Order: sequence, then structure tokens, then C-alpha cells
Amino acid sequence: MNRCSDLNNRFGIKDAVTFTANAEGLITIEVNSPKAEARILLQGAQVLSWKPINEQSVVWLSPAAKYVPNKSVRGGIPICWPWFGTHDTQPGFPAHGVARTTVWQVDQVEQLTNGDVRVLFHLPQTVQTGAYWPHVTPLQYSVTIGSSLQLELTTRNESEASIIVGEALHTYFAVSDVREVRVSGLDNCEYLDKVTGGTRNRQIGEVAIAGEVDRIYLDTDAECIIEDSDWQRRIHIQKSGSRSTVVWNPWIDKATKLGDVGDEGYLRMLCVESANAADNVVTIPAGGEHRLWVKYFLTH
Ligand code: TA6
Repeated sequence: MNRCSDLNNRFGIKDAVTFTANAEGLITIEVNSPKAEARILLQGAQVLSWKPINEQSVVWLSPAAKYVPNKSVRGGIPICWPWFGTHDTQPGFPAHGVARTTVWQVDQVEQLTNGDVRVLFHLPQTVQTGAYWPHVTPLQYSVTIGSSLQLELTTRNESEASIIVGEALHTYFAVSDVREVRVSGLDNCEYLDKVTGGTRNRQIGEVAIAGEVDRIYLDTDAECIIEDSDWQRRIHIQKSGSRSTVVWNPWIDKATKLGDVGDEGYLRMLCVESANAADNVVTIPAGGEHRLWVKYFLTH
């Protein structure tokens, strides 16, 4: 029995949850609930799409995305863990950590009484992950798909000493035209501007995008809203257990360098990431745990 048929036997739900594999053997969970469709790649437990019924997709996926083992797919919701960005002391370590390129294990799939579908994963401790992260820190991830999308990333520290974790739900949101949207919720927040080498600035009013933006907003647990007037919708980004919000758009030159954003793809996406990064990395004591939770939903 192949892995896909085994997963369908164990976790498939008729007319709601199916496991499929691509030519490279990467397995995706296809979810069709009464209120939304979604796809989740087992590699990285990466949500690739989430589309509430009668809505445009909320999560952007690059039209030039590459689906190959050990490389994060451009778009969706990559999980950055156990560090954000480049590693502090090991520049050769993978950017954004090991979670997003490792194949996660499915632990449970259930359809809730309200029709939402919840999938529970954990990150297996492999030789690969151990080489970069020699700590005993089980990582669990819960994805609840319905008219809202809820994600919860839980780190448990089973090692003997406290550990420091950086993390992010690196969500690519789909927008009509990034030049026309605005992000509210970050007014008066201090941020590190990675475009200018990490200078510290303070946000005034809403965030607008008219070039490359790569900012880590610090010490904020505020709800953010992406106001998209062309598509007549607001994307609400609620969070807990996150003290940083990252706003990123590569704009033209960086998108071209990345090579997997697609023609004018940068215009159709905006990352608003619920994170713990830079000054806000999390110290988890021995025996402790930390939960990063988000809820996305639309209003009109
Ligand atoms: O979250 C913003 C960021 O850290 C940017 O600096 C850019 O590197 C982006 O993540 C994408 O990183 P990736 O490794 O997926 O190309």
C-alpha cells in the first residue's frame, strides 16, 4: 500500500478530505468543507490555499511555485521555526529554520459539528532537524478550516534547559493590487526595516506598499486588517502568543531574483506574518510550552 492510500484509509473523510501525491511524491491534503476549500502540503504542513465558499482565495500561491522536496513552496503559509530569517550564528543554516521543509506527520483529521475540518500535525524529530536543532522540543500544529482559518503552533520544551525560539506563520495573502491595499493595526508601532539594513522606525498610520517592504513590527499583539477596496473585502488577522508582525512585499527586483513569484506576482500578494522575531523571540523554560495562534476571516 502506498503512503497516499494509507493516509486516505486512516484519515480520509468521504467528500471532505482526500490525500493526493504529485509526480515528485509530495503529498497534499485536499479539504472541501461546506464553508471552504483548502489544500495543505505535508511538507512543511504548509497551507497552500484557503478559499471560503463564494469568496476569492484568501491565501496567495505563486503561479510559478515549484513543488520539490526540501524546498519551501512560494506562497501559502510557510511555518518559520525554530528561528526567523537567517540563523543568528550559523549563516549556512536554512533561512527560517527547518519546519517548512520537513515532512510533517498527520495525527488526526476530524470534521467538527459545525462542518469545519481540523487537521492536527506534529513535526517529527529527524536526523535532519536534529542536525540544526539538537533540542527535545515537540512541535504540534493545528489547522481548522471553515469560513475562518485558525492555526495554532505549539512548542513544548522537554529538554533540561530553557530554549529560545523565533517563529512565524509566514502568510502570503491574496490581494487585488498591492499598491491599492492598506494595512491597519500597526499605527505607532516601532519596526525594524530590513530594506535599510535594520534601522528602527515608527509606523505612522496605515501601511501602504509602493516599493519593497520588509519590516518586523515589534511588541504588538494587535489585530491587523488588510483593506482591499477593489475586491470590496477586509482580511482580519487576529493573533495571540505573537509579539511581532512582519509585513513583506518583494516588489519587482527582489521578486525577479527569487524567480518563483511569477510575472507581476508581487502585485497580487502581501505577507502579513504573525511572528516572534528579533527583540520578541520567545524563551520557553524547561517543561514549559508556547502557543502561537492566529485566526483569519473576511468582512465586507
Ligand atoms: O518575512 C520576510 C522575509 O524574511 C524576507 O526577508 C524574505 O526573505 C522572505 O522572508 C522570504 O524568504 P524565503 O526564504 O521564503 O525566500
